[in-house]
Amino acid sequence: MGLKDYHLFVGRYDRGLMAGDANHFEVKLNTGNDFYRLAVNVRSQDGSMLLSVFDENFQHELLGRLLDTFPTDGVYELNELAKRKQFGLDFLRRNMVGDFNKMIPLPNNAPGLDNDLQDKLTLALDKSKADPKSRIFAFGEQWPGTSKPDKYFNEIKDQGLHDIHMNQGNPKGSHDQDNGVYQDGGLLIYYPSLNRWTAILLAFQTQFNTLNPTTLHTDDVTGNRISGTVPTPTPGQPDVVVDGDVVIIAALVNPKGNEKGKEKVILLNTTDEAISLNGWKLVDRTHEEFEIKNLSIDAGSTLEIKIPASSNFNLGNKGGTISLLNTQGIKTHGVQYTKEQAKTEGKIIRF
Ligand SMILES: [Ca+2]
Ligand SMILES: [Ca+2]
Ligand SMILES: [Ca+2]
Repeated sequence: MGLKDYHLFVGRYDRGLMAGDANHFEVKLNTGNDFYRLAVNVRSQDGSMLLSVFDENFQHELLGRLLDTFPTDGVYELNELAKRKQFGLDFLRRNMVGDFNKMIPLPNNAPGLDNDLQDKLTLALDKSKADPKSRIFAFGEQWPGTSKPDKYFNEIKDQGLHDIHMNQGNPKGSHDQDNGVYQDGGLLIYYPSLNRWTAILLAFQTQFNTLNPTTLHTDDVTGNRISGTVPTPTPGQPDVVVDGDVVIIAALVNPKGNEKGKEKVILLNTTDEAISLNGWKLVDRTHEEFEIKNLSIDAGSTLEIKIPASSNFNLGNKGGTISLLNTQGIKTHGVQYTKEQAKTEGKIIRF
């Protein structure tokens, strides 16, 4: 199903406050010609902590395209799948988080400085306000507004954005109607003078498999969590390949001269057993695939995958993503690179 009305709001921080139920931090956003409220979850309804990333030097291939496409503050609807695939957030498919164990559980509020979501949001937003050129890119679901005054900021109308967190992987019966792809929520703050971004990415612990909370796989159409991906080794059978067993460590994105047949991706087998990669796939940002045939990767070794000239799989020089899928189509690792990283011809990008 997915979100009903996925939007990007771009504007500046005006003020913020903790909601009465302490489950949301409410942000008043100024888009230049209007004001909106951003309801940012800071605690789950069941009382559990959210998982969070606060990255003050976030680098991602999507960012340049956001600046090019949305040079002015305002409200932008991103409902069509094509638009979402172009500009929507997707923690998984855009490899935005890397290893999910980088997401830290934080309380909504706790005694002490800079140790909870209220502190961290306040610090990040106050910092953005102190820079007159900074811009906040907020992704989430626009709620149907009314002409009444807003519940928290009485001076503005009741209009704004919620679901400003990951919107996939919710288990059945608990917000699974919100699951979808390329429609995650989040806050990205741009500082033009530094050419630097801060990313604030939030997720619920219930969106992860409790048996294996550092990995997440969701269906490419529904965004529902794919069950049964927790590896249970069967005696006598080869070990199940799990996330991170084979990883993408480097790529030649921008070869010298004619690039056809010269791009390459370098994989590392982190285990002590050889792994057959027959039927595995590499997938690029535009979802073109390259199927690996008749290759295996030795224990503890690297393997260079040369992309043949005939393949539609392509490592764009303006930034991109590379994902590695196993024979079941499950992503075992993914990376992304920016235009800046790809600018020098012949230079290998390390991940
Ligand atoms: Ca605190
Ligand atoms: Ca290229
Ligand atoms: Ca080149």
